[in-house]
Amino acid sequence: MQRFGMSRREFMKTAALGGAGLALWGCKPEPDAPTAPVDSEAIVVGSGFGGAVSALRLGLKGVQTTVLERGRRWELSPNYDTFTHGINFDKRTMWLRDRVVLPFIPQGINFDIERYTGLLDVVEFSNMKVYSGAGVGGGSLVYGGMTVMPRAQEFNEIFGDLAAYSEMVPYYQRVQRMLNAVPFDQNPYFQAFKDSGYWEFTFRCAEDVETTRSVNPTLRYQYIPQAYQWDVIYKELIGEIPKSALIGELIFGNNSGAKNSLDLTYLRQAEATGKVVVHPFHKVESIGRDAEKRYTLDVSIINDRGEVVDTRTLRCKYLFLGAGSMGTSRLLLKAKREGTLKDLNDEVGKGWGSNGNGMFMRQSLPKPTGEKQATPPVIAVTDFDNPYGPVIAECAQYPLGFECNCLLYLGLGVHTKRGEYRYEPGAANDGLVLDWPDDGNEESRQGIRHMGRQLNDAAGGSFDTDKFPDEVSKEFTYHPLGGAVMGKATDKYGRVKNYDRLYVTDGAAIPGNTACSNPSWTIAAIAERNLERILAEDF
Ligand code: FAE
Repeated sequence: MQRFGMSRREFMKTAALGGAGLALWGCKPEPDAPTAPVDSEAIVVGSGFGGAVSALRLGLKGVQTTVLERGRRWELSPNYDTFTHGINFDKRTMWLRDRVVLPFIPQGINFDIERYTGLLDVVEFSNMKVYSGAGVGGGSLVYGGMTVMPRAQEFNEIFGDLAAYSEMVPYYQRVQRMLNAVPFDQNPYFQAFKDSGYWEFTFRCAEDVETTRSVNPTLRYQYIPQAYQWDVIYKELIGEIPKSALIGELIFGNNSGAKNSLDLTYLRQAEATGKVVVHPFHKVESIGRDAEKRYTLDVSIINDRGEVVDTRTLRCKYLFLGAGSMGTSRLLLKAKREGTLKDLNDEVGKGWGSNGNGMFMRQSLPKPTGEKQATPPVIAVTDFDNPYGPVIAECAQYPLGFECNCLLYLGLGVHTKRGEYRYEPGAANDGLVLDWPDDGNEESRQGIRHMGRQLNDAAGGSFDTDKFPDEVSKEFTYHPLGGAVMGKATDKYGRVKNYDRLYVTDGAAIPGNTACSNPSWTIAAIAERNLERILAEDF
């Protein structure tokens, strides 16, 4: 599948032939990337889903916009080696860490790395590890591409009168078109992929659901839209290009250009408007407002080891916060605490949720699951009538390269408990603290465990309690949400209360849960809907 009439790699080739490629690949653009201008009409902080949607819509409206991103820009190399290969970890793997920190520890892998501005960030709070992406494209650089739309029932329960499901559908569709997210079974190479053996674990996952339906007919599986270019993966399959998506290059970056990450979709289109400039290695430390009611941002300009090489104070009329649940909440809490935006209300920091993440592994399965288990995840098991609440679980990759007779699942569910961020100057994690009850995920974990048990009982296998001692994980999330929730810290459209022209556009605005779905599609769709309103009424 191609975007904008040209595949990602073809675009790179064309640019190179035209000379522009020298600036696009194989080079060392940062930290020599230009410093952001002091004055901008609009500034967007962060270039993940909320930030990228904001940047494009502002650019198309003709608003001069500066995007500030703490991470680096990752350009595809013609040698297919931009990112680390599979699980041969190196400095590119993690954001400013000496060691790789994963949700669980596979054996025999070197975890020591050089400290560098790598891709995957993990913040270790007292009882919760929170993962996110860093770099131009934010979480899309590390995400699995799973583009899941919630059902109306769960969406309406979580969002209430903040946004009507029927109103949201066109925005979901718009995002799907932008990311070219097509379900696995609707891609033209489906049969070839099926025959290749690369997706054996996926079909085993489906087969086990069918078997389990004899005891629980409400269990189903569905192929979900995937933000990948299937034609590029097909080229990997037939040997036209080196393998990348097929061999597990996903969380730590995709070298073949198959993943439709935001740097190649929303942000590329935003930059093409000529109105938007993205500045990597610009970390926003604090925000405030000057006497002319322009927003001010204290920014550290860092090098590729994360060391501060310069500092600047930037100004703008309109400020869009898209630094993710943690980044945006931290900036707001710090501004409230230090009095630089003292009228922020007491809802700032509240409404945090893990999206009900609970990972489990089924092991000792009677049938093979395939040596490869490395392709992008494409299937979700659903149980919306689960007695503990609605649950979905996605068959994730487990790219170790040997037959393990095992399947790894990431479960998601609805939970009603919420946590709260606080800002404590001098504390670890840049002063950000998360208060989260130990049993915060319990509702969704019960539902996920119930689903796993039914699969084991009916189709064989058992929970791998070496990896997850309590059968289903509770101590990490890939899906942090909340901290500046719509309708509480902001109005229904992300306008921060008591501050004109200040907006929250990312996962911080979401009320702690995206209703039994991975969050990226909902974050982007809400951002599309909110930006439309803001651009029509505030500009
Ligand atoms: P996000 O995408 O995190 O972007 C925030 C950006 O702000 C980042 O680029 C940061 O580097 C940058 N930033 C932060 N602080 C600052 C600062 N002070 N100054 C400048 N820049 C800053 O935010 N979701 C799915 O829907 N499907 C999946 O398959 C999926 N897989 C995932 C796999 C992994 C391993 C992880 C970690 C997450 C996954 N997610 C998935 C979740 C998804 O990536 C996440 O919900 C969104 O990326 C959140 O979007 P935001 O716009 O909130």
